[in-house]
Amino acid sequence: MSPMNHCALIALVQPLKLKPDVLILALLLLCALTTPATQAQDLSIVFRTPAQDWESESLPIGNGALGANVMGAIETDELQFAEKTLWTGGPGSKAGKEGYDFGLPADNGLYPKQLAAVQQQLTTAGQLTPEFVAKSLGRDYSGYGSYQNFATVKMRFPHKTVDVREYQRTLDLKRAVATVSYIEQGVRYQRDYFVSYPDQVIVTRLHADQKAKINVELSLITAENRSKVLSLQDNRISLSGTLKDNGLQYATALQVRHNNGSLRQTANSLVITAADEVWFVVAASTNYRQHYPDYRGGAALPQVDKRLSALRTSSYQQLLQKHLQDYQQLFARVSFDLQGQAANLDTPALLKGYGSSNSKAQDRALEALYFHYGRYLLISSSRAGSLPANLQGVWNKYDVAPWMSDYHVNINLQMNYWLAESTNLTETLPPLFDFVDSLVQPGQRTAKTLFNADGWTLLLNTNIWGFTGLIAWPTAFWQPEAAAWTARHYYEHYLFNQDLQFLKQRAYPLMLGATEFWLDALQKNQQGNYLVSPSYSPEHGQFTAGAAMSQQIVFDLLHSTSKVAELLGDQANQQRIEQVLAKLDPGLRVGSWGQLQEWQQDIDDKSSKHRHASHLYALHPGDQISVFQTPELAEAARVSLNARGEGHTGWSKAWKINFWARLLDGNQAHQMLAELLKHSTLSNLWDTHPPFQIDGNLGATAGIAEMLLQSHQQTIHLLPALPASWPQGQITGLRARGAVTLDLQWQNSELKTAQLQSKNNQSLTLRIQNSALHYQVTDAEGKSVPLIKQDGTLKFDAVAGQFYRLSRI
Ligand code: FUC
Repeated sequence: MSPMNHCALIALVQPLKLKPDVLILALLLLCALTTPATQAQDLSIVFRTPAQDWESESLPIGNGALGANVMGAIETDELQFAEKTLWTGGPGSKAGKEGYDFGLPADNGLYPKQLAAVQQQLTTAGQLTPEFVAKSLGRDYSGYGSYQNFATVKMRFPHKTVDVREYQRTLDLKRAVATVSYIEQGVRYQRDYFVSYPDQVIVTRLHADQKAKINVELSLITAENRSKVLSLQDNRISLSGTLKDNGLQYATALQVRHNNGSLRQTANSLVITAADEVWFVVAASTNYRQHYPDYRGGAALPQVDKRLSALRTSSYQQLLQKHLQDYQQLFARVSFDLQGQAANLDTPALLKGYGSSNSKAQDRALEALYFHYGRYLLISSSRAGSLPANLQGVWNKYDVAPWMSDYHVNINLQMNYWLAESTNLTETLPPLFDFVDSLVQPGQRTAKTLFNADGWTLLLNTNIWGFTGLIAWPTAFWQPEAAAWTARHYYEHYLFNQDLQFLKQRAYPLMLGATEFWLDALQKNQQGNYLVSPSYSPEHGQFTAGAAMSQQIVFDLLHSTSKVAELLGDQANQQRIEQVLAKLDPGLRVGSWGQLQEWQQDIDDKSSKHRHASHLYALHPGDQISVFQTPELAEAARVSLNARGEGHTGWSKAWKINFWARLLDGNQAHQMLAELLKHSTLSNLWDTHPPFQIDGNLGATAGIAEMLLQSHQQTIHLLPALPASWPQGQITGLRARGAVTLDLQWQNSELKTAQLQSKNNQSLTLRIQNSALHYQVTDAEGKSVPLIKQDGTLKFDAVAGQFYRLSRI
């Protein structure tokens, strides 16, 4: 339950002096009565037609490991699905002449020499073209592979499309269940689809409002790039084999149950006739293991069999209840309401009408739905025990996906996880941490082979096979700051959750390893300052030494690692890091037209609309720039951001929401959200680059949270960037650094009340919109809490676990 509910309810029943068990009952009852108010809006994506197009119209369902897409055709429904570990490439790949080599040349000392030569050339020339550098340092790679389509469940129904009425296809975000329903010849049919995390299966139920009406033929099909063994027995279809490219085993099986009617087996399908209800589960697995350097584990087929056997005695309702319980304890933690009304419009219509002048309530409904969709998509594509959300989350129908649906680490993977802490989904982070941890070993080889450095690093992109090496694409391949950037997520996890054990055991070693790399790899210039060289501002301009984003990211890493070293009492390392930090250029310069310089030299092109604005890293996700602490730099960031404009890819707009929020400009942040919805959003609300890329969805949800609550630089800022178009609303269950959970309600564009709870005893500093002066804090019993008000902030001592209420005086 969020602090608002707790706080209000405790205050309400406290005077009754009830016994503890009666008190709990009373709380539960009141909670049940009050909950609907926080989730008033229906949170469904609605289509009135079957999907014609996978990318723009299918409804995605998933459990982190498995992702399926609901098309809902009336006669032949195809439920295509993917599983995160089915990839071509990697060890054993037959692609290319060389096979798979992690993207690395031989460790014969040659590469560091080539690198030294480029560093020398840069010192002399000041700039080098990406093509020139790529010729010296880039490398064609082989066996990189791609995320794969797994298989498709084909359901053939003997329906006549001409007779169909009231067709509806929905995805209920509150339940993570997709439904297709329609009336054919007077019978209402319904199909329900979900992917269970607790049971690790895709579940589909087919039913009707009359008995003996379900007739369906079920089959499983898969792609051509693999061997196939199909077997049918005991109401089960099993399909298994190996990928031709790398020999990776895959296995999937569909187990069907039916009430009444009959079932017969053909050579490749199960045919059910005149049943009252049919439901089936699908499991899928590979023999992938996240283990360098072999990446192979136990056989695939037994894993699938085990999963299905475990469900032999479960009913559909049991599976559904388990799924709902698991999903809702994550999803229902946050509610967000802008008092919108979808007015019975389906989602494509809502999206199409977005921004037209007479549809304010509809626009608000769409924005809130879009926010929730980001949380839904992250829960569905990132759960413990599997790989992190890739460029398409978990959904994929291709054998060669756009950008291989891999992990790009010059923004995309990081953006996927910005919302995880702030929107109270910390449980979605283990896949990211497990994955990044698994990159350390190959990343150490990369550090040694390419840079002759200790520690670990990676460059632009990685796959599920520990690729930490090079590609040859001139304008993107050089991104050695990637490891440092991923390390930030470990530190943030500590800041948000105050989990010292995690800090000690996982975050610090990881951060220290990334730091070690830079302690070796940084170059000293003639003035004795440390620079990254060569350095490349993502996908923009020339190669130089010390581009702003390189310096900012490395500075950020060293700075936070030093703080952690201090906290954990590792003085030796702290001193080593501080010595370098003292001479490390932080990458923060204001240039001739007032901009934040993207490079050391003042050469920024005012007219560049490039999608990357990585030189604003220090504004977001970093925090070296802030409106309050460094107003001149914040102003320069504003100038740069204005120059970059409002266009470009979905993820670029999503990042700009976050940037504008950090600049406390709610209207500009909202404008970027509007641009994203108008020009970079498909009918199923998937973000499009184009093509579909999940980062924009997830980054925009993070941005909306950032508009309503910020907590960097030791201050919790309530409604920092509230746009004029959101005069009323409420959000509950947001998280702030310091392990604080908050609910906010606002009216007439002003914070009305807020409730918060802190995990630990601590002194909290709050800023409320522009000033905290007009607010008071009371505890759960309604007693006023002593406050210190200064510089527009309000400070008080919060007791662990207690609820506090802020209200206007
Ligand atoms: C980065 C971006 C591209 C794209 C790719 C997957 O390299 O610059 O726009 O999103 O990742």
